[in-house]
Amino acid sequence: MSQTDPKDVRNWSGPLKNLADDERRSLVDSMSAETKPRIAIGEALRNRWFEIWYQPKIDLKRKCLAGAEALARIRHPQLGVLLPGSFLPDVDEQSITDLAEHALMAALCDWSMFEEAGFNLHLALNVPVGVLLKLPIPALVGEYRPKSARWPGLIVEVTEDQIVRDLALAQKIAKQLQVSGIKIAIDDFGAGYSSFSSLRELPFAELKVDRSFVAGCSTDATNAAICQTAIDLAHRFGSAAVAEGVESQADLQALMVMGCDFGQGVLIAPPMPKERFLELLRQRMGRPRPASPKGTMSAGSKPVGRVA
Ligand code: G
Ligand code: MN
Repeated sequence: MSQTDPKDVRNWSGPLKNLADDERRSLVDSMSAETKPRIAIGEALRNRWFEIWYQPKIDLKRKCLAGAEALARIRHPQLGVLLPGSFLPDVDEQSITDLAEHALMAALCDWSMFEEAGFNLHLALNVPVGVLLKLPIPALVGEYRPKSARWPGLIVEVTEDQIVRDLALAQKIAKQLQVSGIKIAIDDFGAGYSSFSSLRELPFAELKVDRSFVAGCSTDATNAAICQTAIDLAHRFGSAAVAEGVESQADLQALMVMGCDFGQGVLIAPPMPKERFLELLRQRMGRPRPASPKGTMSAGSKPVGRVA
């Protein structure tokens, strides 16, 4: 596969030459706990420092953009772009609920912008279980969702460890959300020690394989076995498998061979500000339609394709 092959999902976002230095530094959290600044969520919301960034999620079988994960970032006037490690630790429940509401409204509003750019994207956001109990998500979605019949709904990502802590509760919430077109993804899968039988009861749309297992899955036999098991498990439940944190071409190739449905990670595209994501979508849409629109990465291939 050459670099110019439209089916090549590497570096989907292009070289991102225009990335500002602080954006480039904020792709992954490399700051140590000691040097990390701590910003209060309330202060950041009041000052409008929060931005919702998007990381593209690629359909590895159809080789097209399927969706994006919404990720919270702070753009601090002095400190630049900050990752969740600077505002999530030790956060109180009200603040995290306020932030989740902010992200939810952004994801509902931004979908229409992406749609106008030619991409009907299934957007996902991270929500802690506690927030799912506090925030009236079905009511908010009912009121603020895009009115278009093409809107595919939202994906709410809940970490596996939170799900297994109270499975009955997770089940109840998932059923309530389903009615409003919201699906559940089990995030960071593999890190939470769930069992086959515990997951059987939960109507989840996606299993997102934790990046610690994705890293090196092309060479590390243990990680390869865990990825393959997670992918098979997802499929057995009629759900999709998503590899997160894909950083190398060899790992991506191995995941495709394993039958993984979706991929996310810096190899494909890093998280990026909404404006930059939009710019990228428009750029891709401007490209001429290739001879065979099926199974290409062109803007002509209409994205989405839910597997679950
Ligand atoms: O657990 P969750 O999937 O919500 O984690 C999302 C975080 O993962 C984002 O904050 C993003 O910065 C980070 N991330 C995204 N892609 C990669 C990657 O390829 N490698 C690493 N190490 N982190 C990534
Ligand atoms: Mn996530």
